[in-house]
Amino acid sequence: MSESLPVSAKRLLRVLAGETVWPPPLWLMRQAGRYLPEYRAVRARVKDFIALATTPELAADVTLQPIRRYRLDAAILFSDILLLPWAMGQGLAYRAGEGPVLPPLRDAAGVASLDTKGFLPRLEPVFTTVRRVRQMLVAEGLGDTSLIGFAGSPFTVACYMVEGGSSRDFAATRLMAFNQPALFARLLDVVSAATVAYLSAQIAAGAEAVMLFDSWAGVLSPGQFHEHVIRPTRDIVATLRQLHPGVPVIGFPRLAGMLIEEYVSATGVNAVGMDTGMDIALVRSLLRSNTALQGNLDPMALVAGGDALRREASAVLDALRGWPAVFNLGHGIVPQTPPAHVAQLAEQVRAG
Ligand code: 1CP
Repeated sequence: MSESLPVSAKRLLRVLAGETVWPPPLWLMRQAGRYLPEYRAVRARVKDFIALATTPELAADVTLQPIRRYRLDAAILFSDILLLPWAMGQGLAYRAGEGPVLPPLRDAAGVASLDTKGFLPRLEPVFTTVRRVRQMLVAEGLGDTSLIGFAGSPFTVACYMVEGGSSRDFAATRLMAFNQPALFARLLDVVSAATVAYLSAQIAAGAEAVMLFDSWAGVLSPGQFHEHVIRPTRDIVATLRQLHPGVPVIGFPRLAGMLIEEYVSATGVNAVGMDTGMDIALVRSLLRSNTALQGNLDPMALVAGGDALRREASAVLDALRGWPAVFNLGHGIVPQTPPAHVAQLAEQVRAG
């Protein structure tokens, strides 16, 4: 549990260990990406996103770009949740303007064809990136910055695998969970086991905390949420805690609504990410422990800037005050975000 985590001087790690730190540590989901001109410059040197994520020199550089600009409290490994299905042999391409595309996986043969033995060596460039980022943080005088590793949660990764890409409602995935429950459970088990190995290797390489992105958790009914979100997350957290006792896990069950309370108490995550719609005061009143909270500024307030950004950020700060909290967005930065607005936000959060 969070009480037993070792004390660290790094602000993010102190909060994830249950300490209230003010002003709160700051990082932003998708903080490396297309809104930064220096990212677009690196991206233009490679043929596609997979090449970028699997070239450690470039991935490490891109990971550090927002830290150099804004002195954020955490760097997040530059990679993607879909590199896991890619490494397991399901094809993957990122098409401009269309997002990720995979061959849809809908039957037993598809699940059986996933490479559950040889996928980890294919992810070796990711682990090299982790080692490199840790070294570069120290070399560049950014040693107070924590490095977060991540994976998608099994449910959200399965959503993309079954659907064959993004979707408004992930209807085919939810239907498969009802019509072929044994097969869907098998798919989640396969992805869960791979996720534990993947995160464990990131930690071994130097990730100081890990985050499980469950971006589509909110499409499920409470019963299905328990089965497909909570159960695998609880198992992953328990196994990681055995393997790496001091390393905190951040869960992000996006759009989970009031199920966030059960998510926190049943999975044992050290911190929970809140999407923009979450009422922080209400979440605080629902929790039965002082689990760290992370979130939840509207990414569009960051696009708007000016007074709207100031007001929204100030409301989030006020709501987080007096609790172990990490300032973040409620979802990822969007490409049209002016970099100057991120600087404005960083200044405001640093002033508390
Ligand atoms: O260069 C490009 O245009 C590719 C765009 C891109 C980037 C920059 C993709 C494709 N992935 C990423 C990086 C990424 N993805 C990171 C590291 C960067 C950082 O945070 O600084 C992380 C943590 C992710 C996580 C991720 N990928 C999630 C979970 C968080 C979320 O946004 O909900 C999801 C759902 C994905 C899938 C994915 N990969 C890429 C895109 C455009 C998407 C989303 C597709 C969709 O909207 O359904």
